[in-house]
Amino acid sequence: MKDVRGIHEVYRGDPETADRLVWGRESHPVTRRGFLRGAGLATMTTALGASIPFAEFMPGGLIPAAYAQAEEPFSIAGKDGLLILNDRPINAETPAHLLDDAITPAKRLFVRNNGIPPVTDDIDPLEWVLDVEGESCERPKSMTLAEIQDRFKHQTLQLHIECGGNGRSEFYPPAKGNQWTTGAIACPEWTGVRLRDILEDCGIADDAVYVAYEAVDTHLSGDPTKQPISRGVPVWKALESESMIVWAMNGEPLPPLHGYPLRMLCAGWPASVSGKWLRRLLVRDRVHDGAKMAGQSYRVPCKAVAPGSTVADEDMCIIESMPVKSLITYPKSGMQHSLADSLAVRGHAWAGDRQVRRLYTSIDFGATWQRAKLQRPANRLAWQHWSSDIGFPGQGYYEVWARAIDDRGVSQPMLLPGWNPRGYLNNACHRIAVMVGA
Ligand SMILES: Nc1nc2c(c(=O)[nH]1)N[C@H]1C(S)=C(S)[C@@H](COP(=O)(O)O)O[C@H]1N2
Ligand SMILES: [Mo]
Repeated sequence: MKDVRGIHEVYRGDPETADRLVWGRESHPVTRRGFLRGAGLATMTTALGASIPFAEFMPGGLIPAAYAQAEEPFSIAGKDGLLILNDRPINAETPAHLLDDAITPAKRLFVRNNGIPPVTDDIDPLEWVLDVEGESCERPKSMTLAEIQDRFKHQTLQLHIECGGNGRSEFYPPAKGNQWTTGAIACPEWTGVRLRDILEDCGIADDAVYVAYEAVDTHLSGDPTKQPISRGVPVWKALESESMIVWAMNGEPLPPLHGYPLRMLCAGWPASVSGKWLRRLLVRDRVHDGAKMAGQSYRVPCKAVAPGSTVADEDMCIIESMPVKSLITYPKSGMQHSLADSLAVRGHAWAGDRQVRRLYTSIDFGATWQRAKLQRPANRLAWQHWSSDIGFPGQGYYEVWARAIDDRGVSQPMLLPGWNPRGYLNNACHRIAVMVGA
């Protein structure tokens, strides 16, 4: 199954001591000239643009002096303005004001990797093979992407994906993991086929419970017998019309970091159910037990707990639909504004499997709220755009808060939702600072 060359073959350092890695190929786009510790010789010579005649005497882990003092920040090829939270694996989020587009472009799509992405840019995508199997699959099959494109009806939908840990940085006591602020959310347009069509073609037995993915990224340890992540959804969610297998995003092939050439996409749930570099679908007769399904991963306490509590695994429940949430994407926090004019504020709102019914803004720390204009989604499970003209009563420091309410009447909390050990599901109101002057 690990038939795709992974980064670990380029990289020969010890993963325990190597805190930074420079990728030697164009398709491994994280670079920081200051860090080569743990990089293999091939990687180093590529980055230096020269061979190292005395390489055999070079102490392992030595950062070449040519780079040791460089101060350039990390950058990811194909991305614009993302903040890098971690480079091994790569995780990067998008500042709120850069999520202003109605349809998120690839350059503004957050990156969340649990392992090392495969090198897939030199493959023939049409020959990519998807296996469909599992205890509750009646007719296990292998199909190429060409066959999938040929045999099943295509659809294009705008669908939101949000990391389950988005907003984690606000929780106290803090939770380990990527300290996402607000930027692990996006809503691109995806093209592919319905997951349901593929599953029905392979036969779903009556005892089917879950549909899971397996992918070809590599575990951080480099151990080929371990998968970094393999999650899934209950059959009912997999059979929804919006659940898809996609090969294109915004009319282009999937970018390498986002699952090229094939990805599962089940919007409205933690994006960890949307497997990138999709190689296998499993129709399971039980709740899937792949990597990051059990224990405390992507789970929250079934019943609310006091902040800082230790919660036994059996009292943790798998996260399903994400909660109602919104973002202010214009203006950028900290902007100066003149008292004479009203301020046109705008953003997006979404609510997991549900629709957003109302959006309100407040300029008095939540004491009073003003209803915003809220658009319908482009399709089910797409985010909704909102806008509001806001006037200020005098000069000074203000915060604009946005609060969405879903179609069951559930509201975002103003400051923080219930604490949970891993810091998931923070759907607190987004707030920005505005300085109103003369
Ligand atoms: N194969 C694979 N699929 C994966 C992941 C991964 O590490 N490997 N990460 C998941 C998680 S936790 C998230 S939040 C989304 C992130 O998708 P993106 O990087 O395209 O934004 O991909 C999901 N699918
Ligand atoms: Mo995630």
